Amino acid sequence: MSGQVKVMGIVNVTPDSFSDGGRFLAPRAALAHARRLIAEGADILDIGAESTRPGSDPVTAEEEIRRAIPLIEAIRAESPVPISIDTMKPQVARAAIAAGADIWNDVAALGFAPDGPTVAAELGCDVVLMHMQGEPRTMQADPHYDDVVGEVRDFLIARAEAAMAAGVAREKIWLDPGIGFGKRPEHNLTLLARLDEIAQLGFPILLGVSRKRFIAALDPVGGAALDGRLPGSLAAALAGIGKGASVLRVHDVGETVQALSVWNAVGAAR
Ligand code: HH2
Repeated sequence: MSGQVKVMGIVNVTPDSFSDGGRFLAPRAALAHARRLIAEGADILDIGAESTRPGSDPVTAEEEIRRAIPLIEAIRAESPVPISIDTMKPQVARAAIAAGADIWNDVAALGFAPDGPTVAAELGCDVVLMHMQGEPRTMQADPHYDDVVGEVRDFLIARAEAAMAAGVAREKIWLDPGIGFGKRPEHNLTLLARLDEIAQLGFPILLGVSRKRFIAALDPVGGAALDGRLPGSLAAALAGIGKGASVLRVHDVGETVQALSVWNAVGAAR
């Protein structure tokens, strides 16, 4: 991956995603949304067909495939934009890559099914390994860490090693601290503040802070509604870039591209 920070735009084809669930479920609306994100400057599109929001229920692989594959095919038919599939299931990743996706974004770090690492090796695609404590249905019940950065880092090292042992090439692996996945607001903030300790491992770091709950929790005038979390999302994203993040997973692509361009311009000025 080049040194330039990349923007990954989120397209959810789920009825219950925490921020935009249901809005893009209809295939035509999802494709229109994907086109808009490309026009706004997305470097990657992340297609999600199973919500992982706190408390969400799992869906079957067949249902994920039914929701995601037509959209991937439609995007691929008209654009070379890199596509990632946001799934924990090897079966879904396999179908998505066959339909033209390029990246497997796995919030379970290839640990959901025993054949995750071998399927990733066989597909030969880039793989995002994300940290989560617990599982989406219950992960926010009582998250606990003695040393959140150390534990997330050790988990990611272990998952990267498991992937490589199965045959995934080192340069295909990206890591993600999993902001909001079994974490209290203070855990998220510590991970952001010390993200450089994970970036030092030498893998590209993907960061997903967009519209997440800890942003509302930090709003001094009282818990910003979902559509009011953009300023905090941008602040968190830039803080992450300052600590070594190289891919930002976001809902608001145009606004993030603008923030990044100002950040880069200031960084280049003397
Ligand atoms: N966050 C969400 C989903 N997938 N993948 C990675 N790698 N990193 C993240 O932080 C991440 C992710 C949750 O956000 P969203 O897709 O908007 O909601 P939902 O999970 O309900 O679809």
